[in-house]
Amino acid sequence: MIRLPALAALLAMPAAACAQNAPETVTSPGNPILADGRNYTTDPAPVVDGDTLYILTGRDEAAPEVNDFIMPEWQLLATRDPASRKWQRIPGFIRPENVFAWAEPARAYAGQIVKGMDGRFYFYAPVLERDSDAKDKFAIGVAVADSPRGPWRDAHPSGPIISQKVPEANDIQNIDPTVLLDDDGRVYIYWGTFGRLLGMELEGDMITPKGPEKRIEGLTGFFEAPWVLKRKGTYYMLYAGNKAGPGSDCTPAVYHACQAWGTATSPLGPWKYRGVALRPVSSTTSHAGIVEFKGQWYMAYHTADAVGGGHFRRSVAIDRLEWDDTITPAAIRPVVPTRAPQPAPGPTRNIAGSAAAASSNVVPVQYWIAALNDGKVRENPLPPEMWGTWNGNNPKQPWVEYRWDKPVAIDGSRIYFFADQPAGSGVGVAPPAAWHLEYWDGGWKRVSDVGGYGTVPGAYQEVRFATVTTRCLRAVFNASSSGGSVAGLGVQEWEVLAPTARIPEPVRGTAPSACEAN
Ligand code: FUB
Repeated sequence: MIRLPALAALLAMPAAACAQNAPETVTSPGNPILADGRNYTTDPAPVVDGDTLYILTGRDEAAPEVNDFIMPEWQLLATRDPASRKWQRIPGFIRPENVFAWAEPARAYAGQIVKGMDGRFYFYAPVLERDSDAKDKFAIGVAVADSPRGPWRDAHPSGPIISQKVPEANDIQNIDPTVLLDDDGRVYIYWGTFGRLLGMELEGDMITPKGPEKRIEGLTGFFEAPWVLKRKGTYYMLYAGNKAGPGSDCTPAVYHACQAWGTATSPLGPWKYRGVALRPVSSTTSHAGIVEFKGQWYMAYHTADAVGGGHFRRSVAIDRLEWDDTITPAAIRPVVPTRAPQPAPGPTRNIAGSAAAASSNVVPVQYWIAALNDGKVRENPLPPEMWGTWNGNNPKQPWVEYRWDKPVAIDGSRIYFFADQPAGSGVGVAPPAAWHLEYWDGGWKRVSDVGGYGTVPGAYQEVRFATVTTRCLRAVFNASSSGGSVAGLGVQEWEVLAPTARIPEPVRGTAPSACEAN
């Protein structure tokens, strides 16, 4: 990211900005908008005010190996032209405890700013209710301001408008609000997570619940992050969906999500699932908002693609969104995610990235076979960052296989096992009792002159062998077992080494066929 202080005057300063929260103006080289890892931005919610597009975002502050949402405040991004890639970042413009006297600090999760009929802006904010005795203290507050930049004040100082106690008792986590101001002035709020979506009418003041709370059904695979809008008389709901499995149009791994969408002809439904608007991103969570700005539609979403990024260190991206108006209701065309130009890869001996991965097991939906050759290992991985077998009925001798589209010369391999149980365990995920490599040569043959076959988890285990030329290589594992009970296996990364380093070949769109098939 190039910083251009001289451009700071391009966009007006927020009224409440203080020295440590001074806005900065940046020219982004492309997605994610802020990519240098100094400030993570998350849960984008775009909103337009006059000639400016704002994106309300959270701020991830988790340390690299912390798997938790450490989110103390909301930030704003602002631009007058997304194509210019010039953005102003307004840090720390709201903290839960600074606006809502009844809120705890931290957990500034996904909110939305919506312009009301009165021209003022309403900020729907999920925050923790400090003095609540509810099982889950997340609640939704409303703040109001004359501009997205604030200053914001609590519009409902007596407390949240939605919690597990008000306006009705519910037992969901009350987060991820999205609000629709309909053409007739009626107002609807939707919220929820973990597969449960509620909707309710608000009074025309944008604040007071009118009720009743209604369970929203029909949005296949709904997980969280609803985003409502109306276009040409049709109501659209975009959401993070996690209907997972090998045949799913959404995601192969349940910990990841696509952005799915559905439609309705009236605000509270019935809703109908329509398709996928964005394939899973690099972060396990997917959160997006859609907006029309100066005649062009955009989707803002987050990824783990910034420097040092991760599932809890997310960053906002923005891409164009197109509608297919040749059908009724008009369809959201799947968004094509773009990225800032990346440095060309250097030479490497690892050629796993140009292979397609397969495995003997039907991969349980918590794992992701694509993790095998994604080039990433983590100290504290989540399940989709590995291939694995644990399914309660674990296979004794599973294998994973790489298939190249043409024969490759190889003489080594490095594998990185995951385990949450010690060697010799028959439960959980344990290092294999033993393993070996086989290559295809008209039949499966073991590599020879082997040094290695270590099984220590959490570190690369390197194997060297006599050079073979093959199109398919297998790692065959003997799972750990004890007293007749077989443990699961997990592999974060599996590299295959050519004798000399070279620039990796681009990954092909089509998967090479199995060697046995030829
Ligand atoms: O950022 C915290 C939570 O992660 C949001 O509320 C969800 O939508 C997911 O993005």
